[in-house]
Order: sequence, then structure tokens, then C-alpha cells
Amino acid sequence: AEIIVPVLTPFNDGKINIELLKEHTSSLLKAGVDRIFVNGTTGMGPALSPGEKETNLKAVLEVTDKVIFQVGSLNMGEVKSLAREGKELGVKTIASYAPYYFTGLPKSLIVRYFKEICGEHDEVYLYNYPSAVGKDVDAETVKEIGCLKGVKDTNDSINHSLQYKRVNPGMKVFNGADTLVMTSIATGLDGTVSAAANFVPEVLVEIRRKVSEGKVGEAMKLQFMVDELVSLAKGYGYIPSIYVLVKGIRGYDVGNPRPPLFPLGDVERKELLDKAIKIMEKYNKNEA
Ligand code: PYR
Repeated sequence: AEIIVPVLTPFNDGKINIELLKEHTSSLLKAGVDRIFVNGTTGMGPALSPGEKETNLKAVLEVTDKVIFQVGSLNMGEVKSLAREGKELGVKTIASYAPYYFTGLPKSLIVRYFKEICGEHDEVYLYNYPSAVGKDVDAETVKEIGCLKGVKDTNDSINHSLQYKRVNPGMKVFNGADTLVMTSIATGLDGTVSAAANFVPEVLVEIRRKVSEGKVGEAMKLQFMVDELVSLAKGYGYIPSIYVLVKGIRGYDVGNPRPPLFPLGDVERKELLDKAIKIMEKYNKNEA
């Protein structure tokens, strides 16, 4: 099973910091992450211009070709042009969320959106995130689309993810919930796309190892540690917290998020990090 990281986008004064993105990407790959999902939710994809999406891609490509390039937006021309750009740059896999905000779009138009992207690139993944985009591109819809090679399903229902496998055999299926890393691996999905891989990649790699050794109970304990960290971070705003946790846990700077995802203040940073370290110490003690 693969561990895929939806990489954050480092900003300084509202501009992408390419060097920090490259350093973070290298560090995650060294920790054992398999692929880098660029311009996802954690990467603030919907808040990036087409040029910025391309900047992120090119930065990550300087480090690795193990990339999934997310190209979705509400402008079909831009989506297709990014898809073409990905192809020209030799990107193996691109992905897109469904058109968001327009929650009343009929299924036929969602199907058409993805078919148009498939016209530009031969390996297209669906990024399904119903709670954010306001519509569920489920297993039956994917069958109707007919050309998708994979899906990242950000969904608390593992059954929902499994149905893609049943209805579309041969399709790669990844669940995108931080709380279902162990479950995704143990149930035979193709892996996980977990934002927590930004700050605890080694823990996710260890969860995978434990599952493969049949030590499901130990994997579950590590999953619970991730759950507590994520739940803590969500209380401060998940994406801004991830920047603080990368620096505090991994020890290098990844800049800031960009408003409207405002960076945390100094007091919150310290509080978040102190609590995160306590959680990690608690689990590491139980381990010993
Ligand atoms: C993302 O940040 O893109 C996830 O799916 C978690």
C-alpha cells in the first residue's frame, strides 16, 4: 500500500517559497512516503492561481517524479491547460476534484467535466471530497465516467471507498482520512492520502509496517496517536496547524499558510506544540 502526502504549500509574505517546498518534499520522501500529491486541500489548491499550481508542480518535479498533480478549478480552460502542462512535463498522474460551489450541478455535467480532463491526459485520478465540494462522485458515477484510473476518496466511510474497488476493478483507490490510515491499508485499499504525513510521516510508515507484519493491535495504537494529534490540530484550524507541527516535530521551517488561512499566533503555536509533544510522549511511553 502507498502512503501519499498531500504536501502543504510554504508561503512567505503571500508568495510560494520554492526552496522550502523542495526541502520538505525531500524530507518526506526520505521518511518513506511514496508519492507527493500537489495542490490538494492541505496544499491550499482551491486558493492557488493556475501559475501557482504550476510553480508547485515544477518545484516538486525538481525533487521527484513521484507526483500526482491536482489541476481542478472552476475554469475548464485552466483545468485543461494545466492537464496539458502536466503531460508536457512528463507527469504520470494528474487529479481533480469535482467543480465545487455549484452544488446543484447534475451528474451528467460532472461526468462531462472528468471526461474532458481525460481527453488531455491518460492517467487521471478523481479527488472525491463530498463534504468540501458539495457533491459525491461515487463508484457508480466513476463507472459512468469510464476513464478514471484512480481515486482519492476523502471520506470517513471506508465502505464508500471500498465500493470503488468493487464497481471499478483495476482502479487504484486511496482513502484520504487521517483517521483511516491503518484501516485503508488493512482492508486492501491501495493506500492512503493523509495530511498527517506532512508532520508524522514515519508514524504512517510504521503503521503500514505493523499491518504488514500482522501486528494490527500495535498499528491501531499508532493510529490512535495520529487521531489525537489531528483532533488537537483541528481545534486550532487544521491547515495552519500543520505548518506549526512540521516545524515543531520535524525541525525545519515550512513558512506560513496564506490568508484566509491565517497563520497561528505565538501563544497558540506554543500551546499546540506543547500538547502535541505530550500526546507523542504518552504513546511512546506506552510503547516502551
Ligand atoms: C488533502 O489535503 O488533499 C487530503 O486529501 C488530505
